[in-house]
Amino acid sequence: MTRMLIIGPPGSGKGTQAERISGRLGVVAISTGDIFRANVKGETPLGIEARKYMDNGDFVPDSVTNKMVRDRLSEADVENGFLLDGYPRTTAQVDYLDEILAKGDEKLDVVLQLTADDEELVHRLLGRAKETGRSDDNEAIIRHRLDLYHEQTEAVVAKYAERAILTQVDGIGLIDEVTDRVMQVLKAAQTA
Ligand code: B4P
Repeated sequence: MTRMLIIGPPGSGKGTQAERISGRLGVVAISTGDIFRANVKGETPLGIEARKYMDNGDFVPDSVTNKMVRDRLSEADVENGFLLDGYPRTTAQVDYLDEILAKGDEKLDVVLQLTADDEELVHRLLGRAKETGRSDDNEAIIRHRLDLYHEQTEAVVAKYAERAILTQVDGIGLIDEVTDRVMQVLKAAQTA
């Protein structure tokens, strides 16, 4: 049973690594960004609401995001654990996740933080923009998303560091190299 989070600035490889970790550990990966994008594509009421914020690189309001995560975590496929990618991003989301887990008498096993410097991240995301044309991958919006990470999500990282469940991994290098580092720290965390 593994309940874990993957946190990192935009472009640090959260989604990329989450997919690989999920396959190796056999736990479901849940990306709030992917759920929002699927809703935007399907033009659902949630997607219409989320789009207003995502296109500008802003966070979707906690009230919307928290409810969506609560519903997702009530589904049967999370019984064997989960890997949450991109949530929590604010300290209010940390508190909300704590409440959800406490109700089920559950707790997080590990929080993985991917690190990379801002210029590398801008470079990667501009590369992705050429390939996928994601509406929030232009330089001004990328820099705004990075600012939000520093202003709001670093406080989330600090909370988990205080609880001694945070483990940091250098996100610079080939994708396979980063995966190897992640798997090593997870193995070390399991045997600790
Ligand atoms: P996300 O989908 O989480 O977008 P992201 O931060 O850009 O990360 P992503 O996972 O896509 O990118 P990755 O680092 O894997 O969020 C999008 C938006 O949704 C947010 O801005 C917000 O509006 C909203 N949202 C989501 N969650 C929310 C929440 N909890 N609260 C409020 N709002 C929320 O990869 C990026 C690129 O780097 C890829 O092209 C990849 O190929 C490349 N890459 C990865 N690893 C690499 C490596 N080692 N070397 C070179 N390139 C690499």
